[in-house]
Amino acid sequence: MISKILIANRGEIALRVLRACKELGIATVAVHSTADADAMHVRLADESVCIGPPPSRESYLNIHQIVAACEITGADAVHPGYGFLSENAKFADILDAHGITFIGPTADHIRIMGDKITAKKTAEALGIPVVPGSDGEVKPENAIEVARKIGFPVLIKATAGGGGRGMKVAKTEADLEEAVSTARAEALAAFGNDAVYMEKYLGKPRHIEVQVVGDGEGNAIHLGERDCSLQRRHQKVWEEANSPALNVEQRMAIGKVCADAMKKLKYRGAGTIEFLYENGEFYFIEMNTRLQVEHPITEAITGIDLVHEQIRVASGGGLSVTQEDITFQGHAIECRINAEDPRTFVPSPGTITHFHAPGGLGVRVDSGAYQGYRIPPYYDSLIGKLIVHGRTRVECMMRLRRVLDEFVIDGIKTTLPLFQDLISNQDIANGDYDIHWLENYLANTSA
Ligand code: MV4
Repeated sequence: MISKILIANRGEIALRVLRACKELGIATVAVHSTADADAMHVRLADESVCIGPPPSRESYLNIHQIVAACEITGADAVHPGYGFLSENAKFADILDAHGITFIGPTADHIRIMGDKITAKKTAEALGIPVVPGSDGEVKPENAIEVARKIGFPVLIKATAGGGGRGMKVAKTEADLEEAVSTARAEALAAFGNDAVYMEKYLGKPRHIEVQVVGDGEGNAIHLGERDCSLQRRHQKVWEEANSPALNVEQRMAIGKVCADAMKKLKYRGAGTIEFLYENGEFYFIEMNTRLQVEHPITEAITGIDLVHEQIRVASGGGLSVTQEDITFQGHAIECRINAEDPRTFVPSPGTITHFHAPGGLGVRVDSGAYQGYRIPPYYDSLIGKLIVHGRTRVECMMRLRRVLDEFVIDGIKTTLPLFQDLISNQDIANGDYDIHWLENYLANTSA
């Protein structure tokens, strides 16, 4: 059993995890940098430990400090949230060596999915459809042969990459040599590993991801999909569940493929299987072995608390639900509220002079922000998430329009005005968008 959880994170996700712990009667420890002493997660936790100066490397990423904070407070488990140490296999190993439960998958599963070639081979072996491409690593001397077999255009990806870093497109054979050499150089500089692989380049896909949870003993469920196509520079902006592009048969079919794969893998914890979706086909690209930012839209339509499930399976308590128990109710949209200029996305840290969160049926605001809170300049600019649920997509959108009018955050720039624009757009109303839509929209509209 887990009796005290240390939350190795900050901001809205630290608060989110804290809420689940409180509901389960589990004591909480917050950790924080000196820049976050007055943060909401620190105020609401049962105990808190300052683990270092503002830079993440010296605080939220400092494994020694976090293990020491567990020892000092007697925490028997760590929830890593997302980002920071959430997909760090070494951290999972070190906690294990200290007899502290890592609330997440095994270190081996984190490692497998962290290496994108191994992840893809594993997914394929588990029966998940993958993007056509090279059989593992591609060396420069084999690139032409492999690319001809796949057919142009092709995409060169770093095996140590993910999230779009170290990718290069080769439209034709003439582009190939340079694409491979720059991809390898960038991969080496960014990750210390120059291994690359090659895929057929999909031109106008949607980004659709399937939420899974496993108990580590061969039971696993899926909780449907999220459509995360609306993004800018690989930062998601707006996510929805269900995807406007799928029907119920497609949802249950891809969901079953993912759940069956996680059963075979004996996966433990929450995970997300990411696909590109084009012309009615799904193509695996990556798996994330953590709770994701956009998990609340899945919670909205399923009624299942994913952090409760993570804590249950980490302590050997099993899943609280079977696949048959899960139904999908209505539609949910998440808007990411960043402390950024809504057009240039330049960060806008500073003091929030007025803060009023909206309420009413079908509205959830996950945020650690409050009136008078000073947003430190050292971290990610996500300051909150607005999640709106309705019985239908139309109802959800109408509610979102109402809710955006109510939300007040003064003193800093936020991305709220962008959502005011998007809610009135015809393509968005129709659910008609792909992964390039938002960047094209931003390039073609001035205000
Ligand atoms: C692709 C692709 C097109 N074809 N793979 C970008 C992040 C990484 N997770 C995978 N990515 C892509 N892989 C093939 N074979 C286009 C992207 C991509 C993308 C994917 C999801 C969400 C946004 C994106 C933005 C640009 C490119």
